[in-house]
Amino acid sequence: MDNMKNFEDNERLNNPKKQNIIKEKLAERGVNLMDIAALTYDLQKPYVPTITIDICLEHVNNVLLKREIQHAILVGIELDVLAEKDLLSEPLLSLVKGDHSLFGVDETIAFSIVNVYGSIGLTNFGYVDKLKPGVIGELDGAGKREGRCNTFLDDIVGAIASAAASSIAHRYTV
Ligand SMILES: [Ca+2]
Repeated sequence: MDNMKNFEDNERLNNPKKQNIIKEKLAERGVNLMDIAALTYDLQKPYVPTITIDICLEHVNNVLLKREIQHAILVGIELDVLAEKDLLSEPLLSLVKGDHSLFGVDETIAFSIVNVYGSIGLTNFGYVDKLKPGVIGELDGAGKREGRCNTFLDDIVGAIASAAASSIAHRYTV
């Protein structure tokens, strides 16, 4: 009985089918899960010295199972793609294409991802958002090129890495 309830709870929160769609969408936008795992590794290495890149990748995959997170990723990526095709109306089109720091909704989407993992996620995200390490900086730079928009994607990637780091922190620290 308890097992059945756990299964139902799990099904409610996780969506394995949609996880593959999310992975494909990220790959289409040039994001490799290994690059996200590398960010997670750098975030957690000081606290969990035994951590490996494979463990980080496993937690990145777990993060992508969560329905709430999947929805946030879908919304963000879709807005970037629509902006690239000029398919948003003004003033939103210019706001998304301009990637202005005061736009703020890209970060709101990122918060909705890290919030699933509590306050550690938020701290991690603040750190990567400021320093833009690894693939985040690359995406940010690429998004400034003509015909390309990564306004939401860089924050999404930072949020996934931060959420995975928090997931590891919850698992390995007491
Ligand atoms: Ca952004």
